[in-house]
Amino acid sequence: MSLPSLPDRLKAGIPALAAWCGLPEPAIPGVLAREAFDAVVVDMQHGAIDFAATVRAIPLIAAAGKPAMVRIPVGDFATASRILDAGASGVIAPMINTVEDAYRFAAVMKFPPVGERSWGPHGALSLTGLQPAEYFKIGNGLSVALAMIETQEALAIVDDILAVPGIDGIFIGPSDLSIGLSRGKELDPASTAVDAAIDHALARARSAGKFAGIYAATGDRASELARKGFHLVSIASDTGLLRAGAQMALKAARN
Ligand code: 3PY
Ligand code: MG
Repeated sequence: MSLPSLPDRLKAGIPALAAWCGLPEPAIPGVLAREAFDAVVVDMQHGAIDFAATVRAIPLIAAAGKPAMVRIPVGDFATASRILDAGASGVIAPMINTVEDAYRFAAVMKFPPVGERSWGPHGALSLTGLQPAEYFKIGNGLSVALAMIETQEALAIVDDILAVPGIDGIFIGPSDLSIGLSRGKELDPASTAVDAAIDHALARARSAGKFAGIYAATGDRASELARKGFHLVSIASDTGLLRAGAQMALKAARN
């Protein structure tokens, strides 16, 4: 099989660092996949990238030998299955705030008997080189379902979300968490309250034997979070990297 295994990479003991892309051009995740990232996330929740462009990005990321992950829009569980059909190695579902949300997400991510994923993995068969019967047998273990913990409600039931069969782990959204924990008073993804919540959710995921991922706005923050013991840390965004690069080049030129 030619597609790298995201579950194996997440179990490696060294945190996987992922690029984060939202611009509506599949070549951008394709380019970032060629840098030293361990995975690439395409963000369909807040990014401007649509389904067709996301599906085109997946083989470009895979061609660089990296697992492709996709964050779906809130509640758009049907898209999660289609993204797996296209050959993605992982799906991040935002705003999983109830156990029912977690069951609905797991259902579309896993074939029976774990879930209710419907058959049709055309892109995945092409990328993995597996025969249909083989893919059906091992497909549930080839990709990861990460439920986003980014509200006070989700934090309060993190153990119950982690216990849902088919949920492979959690992915923390520190910005929304900061808004929720401050009851709408502030956006501070590195506040003391958010850090305490992060430590708690990470410990619960580890004790459940499941994966924990988190979003970091900068490389420095990613380094801090990776040291805490996350399996996956995503860094910045394509727009952020473009702006930072432009600002750095202009600063150097104006000096
Ligand atoms: C958050 O921090 O809320 C996120 O969803 C990360 O993008
Ligand atoms: Mg969020």
